Amino acid sequence: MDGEPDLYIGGRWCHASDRGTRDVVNPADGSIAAVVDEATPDDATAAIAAARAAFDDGPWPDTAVAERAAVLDRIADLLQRDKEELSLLETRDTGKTLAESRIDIDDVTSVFRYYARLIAVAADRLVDVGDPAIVSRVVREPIGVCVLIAPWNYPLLQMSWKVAPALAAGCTMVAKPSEVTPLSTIAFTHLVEEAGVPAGVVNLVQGSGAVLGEALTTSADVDFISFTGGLATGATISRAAADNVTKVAVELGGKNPHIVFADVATDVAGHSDWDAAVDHVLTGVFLHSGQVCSAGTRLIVEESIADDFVSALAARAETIRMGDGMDPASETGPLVSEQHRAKVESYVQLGISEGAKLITGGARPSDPALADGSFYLPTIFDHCDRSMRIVQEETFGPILTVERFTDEAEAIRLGNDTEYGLAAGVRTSDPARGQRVARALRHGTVWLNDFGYYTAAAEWGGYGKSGNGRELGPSGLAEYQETKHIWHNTAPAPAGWFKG
Ligand code: TXE
Repeated sequence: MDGEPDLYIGGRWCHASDRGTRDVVNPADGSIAAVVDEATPDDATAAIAAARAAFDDGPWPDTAVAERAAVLDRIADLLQRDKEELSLLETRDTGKTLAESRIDIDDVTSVFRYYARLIAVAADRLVDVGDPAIVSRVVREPIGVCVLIAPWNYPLLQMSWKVAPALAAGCTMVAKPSEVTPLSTIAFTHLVEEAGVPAGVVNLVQGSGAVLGEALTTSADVDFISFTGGLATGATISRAAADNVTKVAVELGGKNPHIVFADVATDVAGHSDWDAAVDHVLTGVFLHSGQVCSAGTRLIVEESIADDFVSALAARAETIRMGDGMDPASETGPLVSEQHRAKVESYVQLGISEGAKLITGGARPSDPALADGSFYLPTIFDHCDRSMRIVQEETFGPILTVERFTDEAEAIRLGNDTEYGLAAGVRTSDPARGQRVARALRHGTVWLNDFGYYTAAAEWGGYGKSGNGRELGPSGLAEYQETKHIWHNTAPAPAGWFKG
């Protein structure tokens, strides 16, 4: 960063081989936040070679699990030691509020702690084949060299969901953060080095996915690619990896329904769930200006309360305080870039032309203090339907669409009417209905009377075009492991099959 070398290959910090750099922009005011090295395809190839050598010849895959777990715990300690610095980098890079960045770094820490514990207990399995002479044992081994490609909305968080289980499993890796937001991952890689991870186990290249993509995804030296990002890029990577039959896991965002039943308005002994429902729908879509793969961007609300519910939401949306994420008064920051704001604006125009009714937002904020940043107002479209692209496509911005339903079956049908399937929310004061609807929804996470939460110990991932594979939880470790069956005959004798 700013003259220091930012690529980490084979345990050595280096500049790009062609000395290329990239300006990293602070989206809150358009200023240059940092200048970083921009890797070439040759650098990416060198990083894969370093990871390959570290896997084939290095100590890491065979390092005792207790020792690997200790390294993960040391990384967690260092993350907490440098929490403030990492949070500041994340805010400067993404525009999100500092409060949110601090939560992110705590979450990153918890992922390392979780996998340090899990790897210590992830045991081999003995299988009883009915013959005491046969010892049949199923073991888990590291899958090998992993390429880890992360997006810009939760830069270090998304990267940690990959690096922590990969390290725990004994893999080696090449990490590529988004070129839009590389700063926290560069700082994190310094911590990895400080924690004593051997040379070549974690390698870092940053740069354009379009330029580095081929080198990273078509190499026969790579055993697994884990990618989080857009649908089109996920499909490209899956195709690129197919020639080598390289395993790929992808998380590709969502168009997530938030279903609200009218019973949230029912007053039971002076209490109703109304305020919490309004609040969770609002937070679910407008947190981080909607740049969240699991954002609840489709409100599906029961007809009888729809008008009142949308009015209450719009009133709250208009009070959201936008500003520089460094300002403690800001409740939400800008979009990540001018380019991304242009995409969001084109979706708003599309919604209007498709006949959706603009209730609030639909513009840049008028506050002159925000003029240099890529801010966009929280936007609500009512009277939407499934034929509209604004209902079906991921806008990745602060845009809520509203659809209405009249019975439970219709709510489920609407909730499942998306090519994605990452997450969904259900709000009802009837627990039996809540469970029924949660089970009927084809989404990887369903929040019942809550929205947006996750834990390192529970799986995360999507149905449909939201992707394949799972991160977090035991499945998130299994992605980085091969499974081997060892059949040991302790009393060998001729099989007796062929008699001659
Ligand atoms: O993502 P890309 P973009 C969605 C969201 C957003 C859209 C496009 O809807 O508007 O995707 O965003 C790397 N080979 N999500 O264009 O391109 C790239 O450098 C290898 C949802 O910014 O998918 C970056 O590191 N890598 C999402 C990463 O892929 C390539 C979060 C993601 O960038 C590559 C972000 C290639 N050919 C966007 N091309 C989520 N699931 O949360 C790009 N990359």
